[in-house]
Amino acid sequence: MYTVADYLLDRLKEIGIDEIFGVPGDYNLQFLDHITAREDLEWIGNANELNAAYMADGYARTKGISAFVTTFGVGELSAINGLAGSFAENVPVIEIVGSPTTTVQKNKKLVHHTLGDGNFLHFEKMHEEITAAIAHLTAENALSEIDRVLTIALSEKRPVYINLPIDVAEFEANRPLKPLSQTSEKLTAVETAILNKVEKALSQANNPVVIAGHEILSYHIEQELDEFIQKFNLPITTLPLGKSAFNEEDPHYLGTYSGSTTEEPLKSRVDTADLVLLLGAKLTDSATAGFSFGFTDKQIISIGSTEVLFYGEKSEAIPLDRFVSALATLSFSRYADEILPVKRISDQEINDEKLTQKQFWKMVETFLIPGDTVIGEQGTSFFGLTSVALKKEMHFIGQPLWGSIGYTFPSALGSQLANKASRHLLFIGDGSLQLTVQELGTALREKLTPIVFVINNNGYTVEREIHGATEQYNDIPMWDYQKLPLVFGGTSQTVATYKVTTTIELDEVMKTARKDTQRLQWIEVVMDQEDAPELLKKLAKIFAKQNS
Ligand code: TPP
Repeated sequence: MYTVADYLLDRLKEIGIDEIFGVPGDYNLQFLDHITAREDLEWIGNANELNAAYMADGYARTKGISAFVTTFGVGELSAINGLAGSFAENVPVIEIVGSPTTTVQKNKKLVHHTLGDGNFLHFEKMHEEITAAIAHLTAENALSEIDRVLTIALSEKRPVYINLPIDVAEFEANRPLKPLSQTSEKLTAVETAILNKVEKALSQANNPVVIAGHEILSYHIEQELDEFIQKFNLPITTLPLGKSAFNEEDPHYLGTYSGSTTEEPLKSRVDTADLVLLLGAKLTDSATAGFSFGFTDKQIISIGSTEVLFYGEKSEAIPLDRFVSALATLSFSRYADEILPVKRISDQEINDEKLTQKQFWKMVETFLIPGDTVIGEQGTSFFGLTSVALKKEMHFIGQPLWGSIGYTFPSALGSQLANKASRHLLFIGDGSLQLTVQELGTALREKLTPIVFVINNNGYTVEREIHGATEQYNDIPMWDYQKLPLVFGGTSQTVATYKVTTTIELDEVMKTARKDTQRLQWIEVVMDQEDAPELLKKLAKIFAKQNS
């Protein structure tokens, strides 16, 4: 018999999902049978639901969309932080929550995983603020509701929530008759009007600059953006929240702009532009060193997925993907002035002295090769990577807006599953790793081969920089990071483990790790607890001030 569960899974397959994450529970077990019965879908069981949400987020950032399954109440609430991050940073993740049968819910039975009050809507309601759409499936609405929320996830690039009572999953259903609806190619009158205004502004500007943000990555419109930049020879930068939205080896790329902490001459070039065209970008505190960008509303046109602003005035929002695709059809003269080249690392000192943050990020820059995916955890890692110049065809993942530590470990694994051909390099602090390390078991079981750099600097260095440098609350228990892969089921067949304390050691290990493509590379990097990238030092002072 073809069921609602089968319909939902066919739709997930149709939109590009090949793996589904999650944790079983008695309210979703029968639904999981439909997944494991299929040849074309794989179940990836996680250690906990928060990690499942993070892993699904990473998968969606790379593949375009993802899904994970939790059980009612206990499971979904564990995942809620992850889903909120996906909402904040525009990542389309579908959460399917297996819930008690329709009869149990109707009769307000006092069953497990409820608050014991017969109300089955508490948790669904909690998700309203962090999802673009919620569906509560019934025998009558299941198929149309599935289609509705999946279409919203695809178009708005934000998470959606499906409450699937376990009996509804088993109801008989018809197969999908046609593919999920696609939006039309024709531009609306509002879109055309906005394009005309942008065209006029660009044709009048003498020294414009484009700032690309994270929504370019959410909509996977890097190529469309590239066409626009090449056609009009425009200078472009990205924010740290949006890094890799544009090829950093392209001659039009100026470097990563992060407000007052940006190096000269890039900082002045951006701040003094007579037109700053923001595309899918948000000027958040951590992306702009506490709002310290040197340009004002008078210079800004901002086109984002939820907001369009012309010199501080709001205009109707338009679909970002359609807008960016249409930019190459505009007509104005090509920019003719010189474009500042990106500074790249040329000097490197390899010695047997203690490794510093400064040396480490320099070595990381030269270690990168085209096609890598780099993931940077909130902490010294993200801020160290902000200043690292990427190579072409690289993808960068970070979570600087939501900033939930521990996010990157499962996210890197999800992204690696979504694109096995790209070598994944994860940079994560010891403190962050301690939140989500359980997923190391999943990485080893799935034979994933990322290169993981665990920054062992004895605690929360980023927090030490902001406040309480030597306070006990910024310390963490010292783990034996070398033994972790073994504890989580690794063998010499699946993982290689290293510890480095000097540049010589790091240089050797980097070379070995790059060549060893068949095993996970687990590299513990020991650095001083007071050592931090320059950018973070400056930013920490700004954050400390923001909190006083
Ligand atoms: N809890 C969550 C879930 N997210 C947070 N952002 C924080 C707490 C606050 N926080 C931000 S960074 C950080 C903490 C606790 C410390 C990160 O330390 P670590 O991963 O060791 O990075 P380091 O700066 O030492 O490289």
